[in-house]
Amino acid sequence: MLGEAGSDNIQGEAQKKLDVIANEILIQANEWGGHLAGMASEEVDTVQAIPREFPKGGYLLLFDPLDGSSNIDVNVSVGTIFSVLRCPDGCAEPTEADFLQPGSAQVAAGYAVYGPSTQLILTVGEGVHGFTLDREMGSFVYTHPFMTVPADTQEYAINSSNARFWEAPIKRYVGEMQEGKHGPRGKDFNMRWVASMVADVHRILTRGGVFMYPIDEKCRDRGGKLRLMYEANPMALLIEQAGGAASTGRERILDVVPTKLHQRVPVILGSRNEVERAAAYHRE
Ligand code: AHM
Ligand code: MG
Repeated sequence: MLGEAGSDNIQGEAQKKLDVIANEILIQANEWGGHLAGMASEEVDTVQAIPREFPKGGYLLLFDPLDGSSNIDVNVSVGTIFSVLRCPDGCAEPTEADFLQPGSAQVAAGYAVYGPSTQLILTVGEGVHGFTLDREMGSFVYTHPFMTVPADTQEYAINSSNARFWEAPIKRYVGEMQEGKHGPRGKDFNMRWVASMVADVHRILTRGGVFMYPIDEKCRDRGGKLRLMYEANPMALLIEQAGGAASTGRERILDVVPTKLHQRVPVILGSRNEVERAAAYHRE
């Protein structure tokens, strides 16, 4: 199941990369339940309709079926991110326009992280709650009630190979952290970068930190690297519900009014005081 798609297996079926398989599993698991009016996925260009034979409901589901794809072949943690919106009134056949709601309109958001254990982290707007898969029982056990992100941290996450492409405020913010105890911050910082947003955000929900994928010269034309509707928005809701903050550097992520389903956005999220500091540097 690893490696590139494009080859055939022994039954003559096309072999698919794990992220294509994850996409198919999510669609099949959610299309028949009667809760959804439509779906949208990172792996599908347009809106995914509910097949005619199934009942329809009032919600829209958006997901990144397998986030952190570059980690699949090297067997490092990946995850599934999802966001739930209400379908506007009378939307029997939802179009892309029906999905273009700001993150503040989400009614639920969460992710599953496939690490040493499989955990499901969920918010329905009343805090953040974590469930751990018990493989013997075949069900998720409620193990992490009301997860919180501390306001301060000494740990940050950014792909610093992009440092030369960053804008001045991020260069300053990260540079000051790297100067450690003898710099303006007066303390040493630790750094982590899994390159799976799910795993990096999960660490922040567990022990705090600040995660950044800012806009840089390489991704400026696309508006950023991470996708607003099924990466940034669900993570921003989780982080805010846990007491943290989530910003593009220039505005609250949950306030961004989307214009495209696969829109990208700069992301700075995690411990509140750090996100506020990075945003303040952008304002200066
Ligand atoms: P993907 O949805 O194609 O997996 O891309 C998103 C991922 C995030 O999980 C992660 O934070 C980022 O891309 C890593 O990017 P980079 O390889 O540039 O460090
Ligand atoms: Mg992704």
